Amino acid sequence: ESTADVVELDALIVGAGFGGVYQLKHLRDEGYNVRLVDFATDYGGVWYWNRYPGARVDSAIPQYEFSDESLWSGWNWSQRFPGSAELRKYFAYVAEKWDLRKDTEFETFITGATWDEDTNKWTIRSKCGKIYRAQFFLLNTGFSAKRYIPDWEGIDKFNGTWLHPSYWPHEEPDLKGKKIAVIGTGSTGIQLAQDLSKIAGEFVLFQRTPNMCLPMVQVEYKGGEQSWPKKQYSQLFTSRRDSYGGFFFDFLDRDTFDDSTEQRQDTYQKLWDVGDFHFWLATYKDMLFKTDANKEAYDFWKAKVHARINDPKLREILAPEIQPHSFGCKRISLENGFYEIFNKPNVSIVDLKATPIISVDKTGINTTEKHWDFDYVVCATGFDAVTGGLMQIDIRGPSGQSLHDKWEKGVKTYLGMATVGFPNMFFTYGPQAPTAFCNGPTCAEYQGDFILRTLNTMKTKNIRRIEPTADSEAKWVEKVRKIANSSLLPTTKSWYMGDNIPGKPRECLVYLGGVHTYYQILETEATAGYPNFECKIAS
Ligand code: NA7
Repeated sequence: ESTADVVELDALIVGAGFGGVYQLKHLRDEGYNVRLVDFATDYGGVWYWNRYPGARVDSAIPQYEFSDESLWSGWNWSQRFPGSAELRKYFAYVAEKWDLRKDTEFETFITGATWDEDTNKWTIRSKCGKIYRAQFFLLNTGFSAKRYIPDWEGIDKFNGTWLHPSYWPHEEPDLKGKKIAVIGTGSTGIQLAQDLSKIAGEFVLFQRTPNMCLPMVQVEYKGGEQSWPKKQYSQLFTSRRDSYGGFFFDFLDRDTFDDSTEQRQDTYQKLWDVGDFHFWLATYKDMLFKTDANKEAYDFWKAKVHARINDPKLREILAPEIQPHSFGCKRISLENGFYEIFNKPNVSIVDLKATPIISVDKTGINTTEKHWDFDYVVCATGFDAVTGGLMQIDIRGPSGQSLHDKWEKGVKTYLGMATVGFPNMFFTYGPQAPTAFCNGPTCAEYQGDFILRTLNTMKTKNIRRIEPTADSEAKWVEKVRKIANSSLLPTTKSWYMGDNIPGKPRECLVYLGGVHTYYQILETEATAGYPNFECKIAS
């Protein structure tokens, strides 16, 4: 490597989704020499990759956009829950408004980074051999950067087309009239099932665990109207930080059994009718914490779903009589006609709990019950969620230890944004932050603001190196664990708990204290001058 080949920066930002885009704009505005890199060929993060039929966001607009008035004043969505293509258009709009392209490098996959203690800088390498040297290494890899496909025997022998939805071909495959399988009933599988069942000759959904889907209540905006009048936007965006999930709504301030049966049914019905995540995150405040409260919600949900499915056997697979897991403790998907697809003659569902997949062969899938023939198999089996994107990069701090090795047996962070032994490195939307219980743009802004404030403080105080103290990290890990254990999340297998990847440690990957509390903690830390960090002043 010659010195000429090294790009010298104040900060390298990885990931061109909401987090990375926000940091590029705001760090550059403050005079930092920054560059944004991404493996994709354009902006969007998850929305760049997820182009499968039916891909759309599960957070209603304008909760799911930046709060910057210079953006929202000139932007109108066509739907309450926009599709992936419209989200990519939004990113193109943001890139133009914020003039991001000149400082962005695409097709750049970061493979490793090492810390140099003498210069207090990271040396960061890309797959194609580029080298960056930066004081700050800012990772915005998102929670679904590393795909997961189970290692079923024979996948490589399949003669049809095998797809992971986040690698959907840019040229749409001809699916009309074909025999199509979708494996998985996460948000991706549900959205795919709704769309593909309409065009397939034969459609089969392979389900291991039922998704407790809620009605999306999609709305089309024809005349430029939006979910809320724009004059309310500033105030609405402020309210995101006062809520549990980073939305404009919040849990009720009463428990499930504070209400009479009648009042409760009435409340549930109202939450149901609004759509969005209201029945999940605007409901009674004990729903995610108390078993009997949780069961009440499940029973209401089950009755609603049963009324939409004709065949009692299918009702039992999709919404079992006995509650299979705690409601809302696996990611809930928003649906739009999902349950009705099973009333159609060309649609089937396979219950993988009863008849698991044993192998794949030339023509399709073998379960313990029978062989299924397919032209297309869409493997919507998800991601090595939350930690996968970070741990696949070979990051080595001053001791030489890699991040992968540090976290292999359990994640350790402070504030879900920094980790001991990796100075001047921050990550957003990562483990032990409100990630997944906070929507992307909301977290991008609060965590991005904290990072910017930290860099500014360091500049003012002549600090060259910052990392959390071991004690503050240990306390944060304990705090995350304690809150998780007071909730029902650990009772349920989910990617929130690391359960979806064989061999991954079982631990709650999400800080469940709520965005409002998290925001306050970040504010307090910064205002108090970073008491939980160790700072080294330049000599
Ligand atoms: P998810 O939510 O991780 O869903 C993956 C699905 O694949 C889920 O239903 C899994 O069943 C299923 N799966 C995974 N492995 C297997 C095996 N071995 N056999 C059968 N079924 C399997 O990924 P998505 O892409 O849908 O969503 C990711 C996030 O994007 C989502 O949460 C939103 O935040 C947006 P399981 O439920 O584990 O029994």
